[in-house]
Amino acid sequence: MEPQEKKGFFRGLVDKLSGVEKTVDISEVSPEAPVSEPAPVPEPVPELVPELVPELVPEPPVQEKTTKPSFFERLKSGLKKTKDGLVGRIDALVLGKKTIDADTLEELEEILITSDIGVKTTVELIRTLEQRLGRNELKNGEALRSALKEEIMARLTAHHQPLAIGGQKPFVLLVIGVNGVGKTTTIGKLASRFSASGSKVLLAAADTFRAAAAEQLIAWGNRSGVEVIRHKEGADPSAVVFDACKAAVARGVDILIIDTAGRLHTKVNLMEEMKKIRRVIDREIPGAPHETLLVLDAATGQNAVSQVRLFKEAAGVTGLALTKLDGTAKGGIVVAVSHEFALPVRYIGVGESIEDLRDFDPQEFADALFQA
Ligand SMILES: Nc1nc2c(ncn2[C@@H]2O[C@H](COP(=O)(O)OP(=O)(O)OP(=O)(O)O)[C@@H](O)[C@H]2O)c(=O)[nH]1
Ligand SMILES: [Mg+2]
Repeated sequence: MEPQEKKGFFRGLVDKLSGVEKTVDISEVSPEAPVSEPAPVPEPVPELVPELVPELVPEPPVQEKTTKPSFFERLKSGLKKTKDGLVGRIDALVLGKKTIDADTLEELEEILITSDIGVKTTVELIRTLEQRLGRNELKNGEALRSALKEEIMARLTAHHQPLAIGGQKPFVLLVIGVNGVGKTTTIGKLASRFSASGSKVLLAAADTFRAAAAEQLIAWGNRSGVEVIRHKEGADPSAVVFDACKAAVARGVDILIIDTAGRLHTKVNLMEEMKKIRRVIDREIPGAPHETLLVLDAATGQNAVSQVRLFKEAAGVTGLALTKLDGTAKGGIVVAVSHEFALPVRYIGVGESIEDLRDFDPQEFADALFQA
């Protein structure tokens, strides 16, 4: 075994890779040091999962049947903090303004950058708005606000591509990301959704770092009658993946979803692990995985940008899921990661219940942010 790289070296490496002030530090990715504060876990409902560590899987909050909000309303309230932080400040700047000038755009630039839209995307947006101003299209605050919404939406739409499942059988979905971002929860929600719509789903617990990880996945699987392939704690993740691929083919499964660990200590370890897992999948199911979904915690803001950079290199990311948008004002990160890496955002998480994992829709997202 190679000795592990020193923390200082790796931090420096990640710093270099990311080029941002705050970076993801895989060396700190351990059960004791989650990347972000886990969301508060609602009271479990023991009778639904009696024997299965219910505290690991938060039950969806009980819905008031009579006042159930529409999907759009749920999205809007999930994005409230981002809306207040981003659009609220934009409104304070532009609304009621009779004329727009370079100073207004400079102030807008500051709002966008501090709302995690990212420097690159912000500079581009401001440049486009300057051109529009030059063409006399931004006559007042209202016009500037709607131009900005249009430009943000155009960037989200450019890379938008919903995940198309069904062409391959089994369709293999490999889920990756640093620890605590919401991988297992997202998989649980997806498994429920896919099986409810009639697909035969199988889950693979390739996060073998701790037994609780597999238990958590099994608890989710039990809720929707989905089976989980697991090995003992500490087993080789590739061996779990191998068995899961074999089982998926033998059982005629439609969708195999693989949960992985985010706790690898160095970038080299991460790359080696990912390469090995991918090699096993491809050998058993040629052409798979059909999707490598990187899960990001939106609350980490610019840190998410560093994570995309790292995992893109290590694992060949094909789509993104941004979770915990409900608990943060950093929702602008959706625009930054999608646009800077030309990657489609497949799903967003705006809460802990199953229906809070949404297919990403740029129009709906922009409307939820900009609508009063
Ligand atoms: N509020 C909120 N909480 C979420 C969302 N998605 C996940 N969570 C919570 O985030 C916490 C961590 O989620 P997990 O699914 O265990 O994360 P993970 O990436 O599998 O973590 P590891 O297995 O430790 O690598 C849990 O408390 C989840 O309930 C979301 O969209 N909104
Ligand atoms: Mg997990």
